[in-house]
Amino acid sequence: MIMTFRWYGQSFDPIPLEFIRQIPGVSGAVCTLMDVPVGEEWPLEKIMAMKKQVNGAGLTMEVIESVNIHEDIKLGLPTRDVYIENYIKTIRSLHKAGVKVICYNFMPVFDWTRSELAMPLADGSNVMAYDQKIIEKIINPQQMADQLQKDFDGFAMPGWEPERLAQLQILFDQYKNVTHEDLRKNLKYFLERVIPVCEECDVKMAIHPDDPPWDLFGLPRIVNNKENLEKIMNLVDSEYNGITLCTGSFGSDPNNNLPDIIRYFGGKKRIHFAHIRNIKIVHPGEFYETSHLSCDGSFDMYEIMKAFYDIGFQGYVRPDHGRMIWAENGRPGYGLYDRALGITYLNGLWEALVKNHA
Ligand SMILES: [Mn+2]
Repeated sequence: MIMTFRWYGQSFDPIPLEFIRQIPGVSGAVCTLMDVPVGEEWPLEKIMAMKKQVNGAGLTMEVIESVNIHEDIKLGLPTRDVYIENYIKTIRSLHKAGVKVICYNFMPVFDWTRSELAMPLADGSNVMAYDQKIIEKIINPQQMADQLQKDFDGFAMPGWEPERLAQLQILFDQYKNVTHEDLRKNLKYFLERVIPVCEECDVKMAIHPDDPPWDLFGLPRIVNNKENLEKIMNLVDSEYNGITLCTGSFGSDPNNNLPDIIRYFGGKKRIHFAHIRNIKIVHPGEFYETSHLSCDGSFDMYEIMKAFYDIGFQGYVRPDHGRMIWAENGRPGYGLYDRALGITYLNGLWEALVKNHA
């Protein structure tokens, strides 16, 4: 298990790399280029400059999250070939920088969705929350997008790029007749072109589950349970066509058995990256994010870590969304303090597992 921490880049992340370096057990930063528009090739100079910065702080840069997929690829439009070409060039450049894993998602229009970004908990902390009842009342997704943009408080959010949000209605119209099967076919088309390059470069693709893992606003979602994940793994049968196992995203559907999913796909060597966090499921369709501890949420974090241990997991791990605590002002879900506490907890569980089996 290689412990990492997400970093949005100097101009976009209030947390300096030097602070990340001080979290016990962290060896790498999970990076992105926030200022390259989705679909464009990532310039090698920018990748190398970022790598130099990260390495200069004593951290590795072996995981990228995310290289986002242009909507035309998901829609299967003729213009997708240009964007796939750009994606391939980006993979080659990331390989030159020593990157081993690329996390991406295949959610139409919206990336992760929450109904609230700062819900107060009894302990005085704030967390992100999701309530299907609130989401279902949204008749105009543009309104939700505008409100969320405001709530982000000046922080640019990946997957919520303003240039895309400005044309939501057009996007919704384009998706009108796209079925789950169409979306899967479009993912296959993409993977068939990209995975051979990944094999050549030894860079693994790791698809992130849909968050939350069910259809939203009438848009299809296909990365949401064991059965659909299996279908994706079979689209291109290669170890390089892999998974980012995000416990919070898969786990918000209580039908998803996390240790089972980890054992099943981990046993097939398809899990290359893990986001490990906890959430509290109030009812199916309503949840909020918590500290990483088992006692605070709905997941048995020991059983999750044990599943990773049992499959001999040697891939990259990072904590995921935490609470906003100790008066920190940062990106919703991405504060320093609670994620650092999460890491320490995950490392403790891991050490106990290792020693118990020694
Ligand atoms: Mn995640």
